[in-house]
Order: sequence, then C-alpha cells, then structure tokens
Amino acid sequence: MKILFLYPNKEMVTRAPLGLAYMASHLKKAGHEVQLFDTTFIKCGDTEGEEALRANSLQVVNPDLTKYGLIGKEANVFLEFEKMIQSFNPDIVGMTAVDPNYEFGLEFLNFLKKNHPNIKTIMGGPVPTFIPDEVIANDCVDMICLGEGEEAIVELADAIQAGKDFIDIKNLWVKKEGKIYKNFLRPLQNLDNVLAPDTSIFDDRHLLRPLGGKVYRMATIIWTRGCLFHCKYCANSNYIKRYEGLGRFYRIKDTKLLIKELVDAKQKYNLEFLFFVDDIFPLHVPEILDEFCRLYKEQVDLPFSINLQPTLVTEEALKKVIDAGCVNICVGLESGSPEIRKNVLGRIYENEQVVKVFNLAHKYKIRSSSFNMIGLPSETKEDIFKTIELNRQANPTSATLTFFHPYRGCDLRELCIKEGYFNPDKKEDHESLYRENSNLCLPQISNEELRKLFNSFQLYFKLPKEFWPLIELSEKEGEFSKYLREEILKPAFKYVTRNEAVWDFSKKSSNCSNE
Ligand code: B12
Ligand code: SF4
Repeated sequence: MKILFLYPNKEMVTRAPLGLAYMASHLKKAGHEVQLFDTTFIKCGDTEGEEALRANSLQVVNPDLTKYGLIGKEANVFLEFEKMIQSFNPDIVGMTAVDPNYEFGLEFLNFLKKNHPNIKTIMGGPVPTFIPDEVIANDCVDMICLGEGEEAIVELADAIQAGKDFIDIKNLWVKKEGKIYKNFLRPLQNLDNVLAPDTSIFDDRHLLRPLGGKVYRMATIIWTRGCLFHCKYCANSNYIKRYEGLGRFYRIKDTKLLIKELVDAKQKYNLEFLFFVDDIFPLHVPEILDEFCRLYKEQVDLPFSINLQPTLVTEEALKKVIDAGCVNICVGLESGSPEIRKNVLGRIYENEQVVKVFNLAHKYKIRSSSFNMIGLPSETKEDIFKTIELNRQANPTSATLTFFHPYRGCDLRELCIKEGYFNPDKKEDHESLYRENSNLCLPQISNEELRKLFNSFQLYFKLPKEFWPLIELSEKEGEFSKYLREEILKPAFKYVTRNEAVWDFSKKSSNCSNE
C-alpha cells in the first residue's frame, strides 16, 4: 500500500509533527510505502512565519533565517500537491489536523476528491478526535482516526491491501455506502511498543531552529504521552475524558529504549540540540530521572531543553537534569493573577513557586523561557499587568506571549461560546492568528487594548519602570508614538537585553556568550 501523509501547515511553522513520523515507522515496518506532502516551505498566503511574528513583537532576536533556506518557495501549492499525487500515486491520503490547519487541509482533500475520487482519505489528530461528527460529514473525508493512530493505520493499510473489509477497525470511523461505522477506541498505547519516529519523511529544514540568537540542528523529542493535570485551556482536559477506562493517560517510555532512539537520531541527523516537548517531563519520578540522566550523559551528551510544570520542580531534580545537559527550560507561567489561574485556567500554584523555578535557572546559569497568555475570559488590564510583574520578578531570559484562543478540546471553549466571547461558526482564518490578534470579543477589555498590551509586553517586562509612562504614550496613534518606540524604547530595550540575547549552546563550558 502507498500512503501519502498530508501536513497542511501554515508557512514556516517548523518542527515536524511527530504523530505522522510515528505512524510512518509502523507503516514501513509492516511493508507499506510512505511519503509526505508538507506545505511548510511553500508560500501559502501573506501570513508571516512564526519566528518572524515572534521577532516583530520583540519576543526573540533571530539571525537571518533566510540564510538557512528557511523561506517559502513561490509556487502554486495545489499544483505541487497534484504533482506529488501523480508521481507517488497513493492508495490512501492521510492528513493530520490541529485547529489552525483544519480548514486549509480540507481544501486539499476537496481538491483531491475532485481529481482522484478513488483515493481514500483519512484524517487524524486533535480535530477529528474532538469533533468527529463534524469532520466525517465532509464529503472529501472517507475515514477519521480518533486518538492514537499507529496501530489503526497499519490495520487499515493491511486490510485494504488484502482486499478485506475495514469497517470495524478500532479508533476509526469509516464511511461506507452512505453509512458511518463508528468504532470504539482501543486501549492507550504501551509506549514501549511504539517504534522510534521516522522523521526522515520530513524536509531537513524542520530541524533548523533558532534558540537564543543562534540556529541549531535541533530535533523535537517526545518521551512521554499524556499529562497529570487538567488545565482548562488545554486539550488534555478532554483527552483524559475520551480515554477514560482505556489505561493510564500519562505514560513514560522505557528509558533505555528512549536513549537508544536518541543515540540513533543524533548520528543519523547530525543533531546539535534536543528539544523535549513532553507535556510533563518526568522530573517528578526520581528513579526514572536518575536512569535518564546517567544514560543521557554517557550516550547522548547533547544540550537539551525541557518543558516544566512549576509545581513539579525541586532543586535536586532540576540540578540533575542540568548536570546531564539541560540548558534551557520552558515554564508555563500563563498568568500572573492567582485568581485567573485558579478560576479561569484551572492551574493552581503560588507566584512564589514560579519565581523559585526561574531563580534556580539563574542560579545554575541556564536559559529560561516563560509561556504567557493574554486575552483570557474575565482578565482585566490590571491582571495583564500582574503577568508582566510576575515575569519581572521571575526574570526569564525570554517571555513567550500568545493571545488565548479556545482551541477545540479545551474546557474553556464551551464557556467562551456560551458567554458569546467567541463565535465558532465565523469562518475566518482566526485559529492561526494567536501571535497577531485575539479572536475573542471580551466585555472587560477591547481587542485594540489587548493588541497594544501585546505589542508593549516585552518593553514593560524588560525596561525599568521609569520608562513605563513612555511606553504607554507610545501606544497612542501618530508619528510621535512611532518615534518614541523606534528611537527611544527599542534602543533602550536592546541595551537592557544585550547580555541576554545571544547564547551559544555549542560550547560545553559556558552558555551565555557574554559571561
Ligand atoms: C510539539 C507540539 C507542537 C509543536 C509541533 C507541532 C506539530 N504539528 O506537531 C509546535 C510548537 C510547532 C506546536 C504548535 C502549535 N500547537 Co502544538 N502541540 C505539540 C504537542 C505538545 C505535542 C505533539 C506531539 O508530537 N504529540 C505526540 C503525537 C504522538 O501525538 P499526535 O500528534 O496527537 O498524533 C497521534 C494522533 O493524534 C494520531 N494522528 C495524528 N495525525 C494523524 C493523521 C492520521 C492520518 C491518522 C490516522 C492519525 C493521526 O496518531 C498520532 C500517533 O498516535 C501537542 C500536545 C500533545 N501532547 O500532543 C500540542 C498540540 C497538538 N498543540 C496545540 C496547539 C493549539 C498548537 C498551536 C495552535 C499553538 C498554540 N497556541 O499552542 C500551534 C499550531 C501549529 C501547527 N501547525 O501545528 C494543541 C492542539 C489543540 C487543537 N484543538 O488543535 C495541542 C494538542 C496542545 C494541547 N494540549 O492543547 N505544537
Ligand atoms: S497545560 Fe500543560 S500541565 Fe496543563 S493539562 Fe495541558 S499539558 Fe498538562
């Protein structure tokens, strides 16, 4: 069987979607052929790439990424797709969908069905998992996969190849002769049986990522699956409900298997850096952490980054990972208001806990980044200033900021629809705008106010408070504001952050080039 995966990604959001890579490994092992059509490096519209948007709002200072070939090719993306279909001639086209690429992806499946009605289509990922009825109702979608796909896609390919019926494969909903067969979910995967992801299906440029002012050959790694928390702005709150009774949601792959995968990947892709994107890096499981740190140092020995939940961090555990090579931590600070965290986000911790984690990063001289959101239900301007204040206290190297959007699967989506903050039927390209604009209509704060605070966030965060009246002045319309921002505030910001901007993780001893 020939399976063509489709990644209808908005331009320049690099980092390969590992779900497809895991399925590619399993399909290839079962003797099937796999290729990928990926739109990341083709110009698909006027939206700027993710890194350009982060740089525009002063969140990062990046080198010239075009020098690394990180640029969208000028081409008709549908003609490129058609060329791929003609040359590979797949039996199945399988698309992965997160909210921002769902509508865009449907355009490809519609195009495909018009020109090649016999090719079977299947969609997987968070979108079909959370709104299966809506997705399967599209004429261009023959099947959907709910939840994990490794076993289901192999069973499907095997069955089609053998000429067998495939209406009863667990995790799949299958359309046949006007009827939809809705199968149950299978138990959650034992991660020790999941093969290493085959990332060779992706363009090599997905490995090129800027961090701290330099570009590295950096792989995205996921060691665990699931999470222990139920934050209301995260899809995990509903994944947990879907998987009830089907096994433990938070799973950790055997450390030795993981290390073997990392050693192989380091060699195969000439990697310089590993970026662990686990929802929860297992810092809280001492025996597993000890084994990981020992084997990682002995066998992998690359600088790495992890995501941390502040309540799970102890100095002892963090020191262990730092000794093993961790040079960057990303911590979900999200909001500086304890009330918003508790009542809106369902994320309960004290401000002091967050500050403590960043103080540890400073103590051990590693880079740190906070994740923050603005534009939350019931969040006022004062609350946003609490987020700025907490970042000032914690003083991460960088503070990533996005507009909150109620993605499908998160509990807050229902609230936002019920309260009229968000109209899910408005067909706009809104889900991809989380770095540019809020798509909510909140009674307590206008979108214009939010945009201004978004644009000034980094200035309020990094500049001395004496500058704050000037920052506020610069938020007004007009030439003087422009002058203030470009000629006074930005140079001052550059001056203050000059020691923080450039890190060199290729050097073993010292990380920050200015130290
Ligand atoms: C790494 C990551 C990223 C990376 C890489 C993106 C990527 N496309 O993978 C970056 C940082 C770029 C990113 C960006 C964004 N992300 Co993100 N990301 C993740 C994260 C943490 C891990 C993804 C992963 O590798 N999972 C492990 C693999 C094995 O699982 P999987 O991807 O779900 O795939 C399995 C199944 O879904 C299924 N499957 C998937 N596709 C297909 C296709 C077929 C044909 C079949 C049969 C099955 C199938 O089989 C796979 C194997 O079991 C997840 C959270 C999570 N834990 O999954 C969020 C997550 C996917 N991201 C999310 C969001 C919202 C975003 C952003 C919009 C930004 C934001 N505000 O956070 C952007 C979107 C950009 C984009 N184009 O993808 C949400 C999606 C919610 C939704 N309703 O769409 C998630 C679920 C986070 C959350 N918990 O809420 N993300
Ligand atoms: S936001 Fe993070 S900690 Fe909270 S449920 Fe999602 S992955 Fe877990």
